[in-house]
Amino acid sequence: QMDALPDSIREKVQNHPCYSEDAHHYFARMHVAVAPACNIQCHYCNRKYDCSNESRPGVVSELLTPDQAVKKTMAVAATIPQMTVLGIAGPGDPLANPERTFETFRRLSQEAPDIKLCVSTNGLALPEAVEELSKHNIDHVTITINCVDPEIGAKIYPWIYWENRRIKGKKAAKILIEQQQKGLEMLIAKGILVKVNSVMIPGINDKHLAEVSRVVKSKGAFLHNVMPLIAEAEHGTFYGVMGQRGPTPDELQDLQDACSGDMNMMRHCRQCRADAVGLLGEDRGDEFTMDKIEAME
Ligand code: CLF
Ligand code: SF4
Repeated sequence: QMDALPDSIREKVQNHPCYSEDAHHYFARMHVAVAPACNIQCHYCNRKYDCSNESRPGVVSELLTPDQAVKKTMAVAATIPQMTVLGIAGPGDPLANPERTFETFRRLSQEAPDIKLCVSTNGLALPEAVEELSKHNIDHVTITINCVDPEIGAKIYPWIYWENRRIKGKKAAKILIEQQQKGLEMLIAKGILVKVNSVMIPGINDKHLAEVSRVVKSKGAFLHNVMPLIAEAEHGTFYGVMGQRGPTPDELQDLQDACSGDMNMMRHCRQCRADAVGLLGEDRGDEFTMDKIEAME
């Protein structure tokens, strides 16, 4: 499958543990949790915990300043030789915290030029960030797209914060969907590789995600990652409290199979924390807390 890719794309995929299933056995990634704020509300999120767009809900990550994030990246890269990718994926939305996110990327692109930079976003603030993302040499962007229909979106997103106002319901979902699709098109036009994450929510968007897959594939997204909703009442999310269930493993696999006719599906996602460190599926974050890093110096 990899052999069929053009050289320019193969080069971006082969060392990235999320974009290549083979790579994830050999190459590690780390996240730095520099982005606390968010500009939307998802019904599967409790803001006290990590963004479940990209991270496992219900875990609390250690929030870092950009300066601490650079220190941590250097310490991890010196310890784990397979470290190839640095991602910003929370605990809120990276692009809702542009100063902190871009300061981190700017410093890392100068101080650790061999590390690939990666970012995950809900997409609301993406169009105005594309230019700056491309300046920092970011080849990999993940957009969480749960729907392309505002009717469905209104059941997933109670509100967005947009142009200094809180907007609710279908109107909010419509704006979010338009921004996501516009951001996707702009990234593709720049030659940036885009992965789309979708959270599968039974009874809400499960029947709709094959359509999402078709739409994003037709625009040039490289990979689609359908992740199961994790809703536990004790996480205090709206869905958790309302008793919304997540999909069974069979339901998830059936949907991934149904989408795979149209597009490359990611099947090795581990829904990592916003401060995960190591190979996918291992989490060495506890070895690299800021107090331990400062003690190493
Ligand atoms: Fe991180 Fe995401 Fe970049 Fe990977 S994770 S920002 S693309 S470097 Fe990967 Fe983790 Fe799944 Fe994300 S396994 S949750 S897909
Ligand atoms: Fe939570 Fe992420 Fe949704 Fe923001 S985008 S509400 S942090 S899941």
